[in-house]
Amino acid sequence: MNLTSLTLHHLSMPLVAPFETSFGRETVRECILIELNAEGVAGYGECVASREPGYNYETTGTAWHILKDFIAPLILGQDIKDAADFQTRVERIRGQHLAKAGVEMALWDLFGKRDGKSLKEMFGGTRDRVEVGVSIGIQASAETLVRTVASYLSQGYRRVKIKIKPGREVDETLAVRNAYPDLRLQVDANSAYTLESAQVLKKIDDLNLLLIEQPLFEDDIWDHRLLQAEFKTPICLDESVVSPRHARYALEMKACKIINIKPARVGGLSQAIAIHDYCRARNVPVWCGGMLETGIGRASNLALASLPGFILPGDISASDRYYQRDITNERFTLNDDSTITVPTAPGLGVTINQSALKDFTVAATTLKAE
Ligand code: OSB
Ligand code: MG
Repeated sequence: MNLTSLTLHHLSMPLVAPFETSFGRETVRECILIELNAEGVAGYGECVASREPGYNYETTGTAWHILKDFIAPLILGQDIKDAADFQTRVERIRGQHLAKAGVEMALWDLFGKRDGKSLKEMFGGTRDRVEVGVSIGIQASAETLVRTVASYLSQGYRRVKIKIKPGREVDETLAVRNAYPDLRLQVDANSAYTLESAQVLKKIDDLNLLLIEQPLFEDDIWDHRLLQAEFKTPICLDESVVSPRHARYALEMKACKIINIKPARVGGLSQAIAIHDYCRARNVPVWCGGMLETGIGRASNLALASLPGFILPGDISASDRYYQRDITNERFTLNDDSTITVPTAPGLGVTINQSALKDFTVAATTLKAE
C-alpha cells in the first residue's frame, strides 16, 4: 500500500497497579502508538519500548528517534507490498526491533482493513479463543504475593506467572506452591542471575513449575544450555531470543525447552510467526509473552496466539488487569475458561477511542510523504 503519512503518539498511561520486575518498577506505562495512513485507510501499531532500557535497550526516546529519522524516510511515499517487503526495506537498520515491530503491526492492520480480513485470518490462526494467564510483579512480601495470586484466581485466571529476584525467590515460590499445590505456576527472573547465583533455583526445581523464564542474561544462550542440563524444570527463553536465528541457536544448543514469543522483541509479527513455525516443526511449545500492551498490542497478541503452536497460556490478561481506561473502544475480558476471544473484525479488529488517545498523548508528530 502506498503510505502517505505516519503519526507517532507518545503515550503515558496509568497502570491500575504498579508492575515490578527484577529490573525495575513501573506505575505509568509509556509506549508509542504508530498510525499509518494509506489509500484512505488508517492502520495502528504499538511500539512497546518503555521509558527505561530495563527489559530491552530500546526506550520510547530511542524508538521515537529511529522511527522518525530512519524508518519513516524508508517507507513514506513507498508502496509497501507486505510484511516481508517492509522487513527488507528496514534491513539496513541494525537492531531496533521494538521500533520495527510497531510499524509492522500497523501495516498488518492496514492490509487487513483493505482486504476485509482479520489478523487471525491472515496468519492462519486456528483458535477463536486463546488460553491466557496472569503475570504478577514482585510484591511487598510473600504473604501479599499469595493474596494477590488468590485475587487473580478468583477472577478466573488458571495459570499464574510470578516475577522472581535473587534473595526472595525460594520463599516466595514455595509460599505460592504451598498455598496452591495444583496451580499451573511458572516464574520469570528477567535475567537476574548468573550461572553461579542461579544454583539457588535448584530449591524450586522440585515444585512442578511449568517453566523457569530467562534466569540468565540476554546474551548467555550458552550458559542457559549449561543450566538447563542441570534442571528438570524446562527453561524458557524470553530476552535471549531476539530473532528466528536466535531461536534456532537456542534449540540447537538445547538452551531451553520452551520459547516465549513477543513480536516486538524479535522484530515484528512476521518474525514471531517464523519462530512459531520453526518451533512447531520441532514440537517445541511456545507461548505469547506480554509487554503490558494497550488494546492495540493486545489485539495483535491474541491474533498471534491463535496459531496452533501456541500451546501454553499467554501473558495476555484482560484489559482491566492493566488499565482502567484504554485507548481502544473495545475492552478484552476473561471468559470463564481462562481464555480471551480473538478479534474477528478486519485488521486488528479494534478501534481507537479518540478522547482517551488525546488524554494520554504527551507528544505527537506527523510525517508526510513528499
Ligand atoms: O518479562 O515477560 C516479561 C512486562 C514487561 C516487560 C517484560 C515482561 C513483562 C511481563 C508482563 O511479564 C506480561 C503482561 O503483559 O502481562
Ligand atoms: Mg519475561
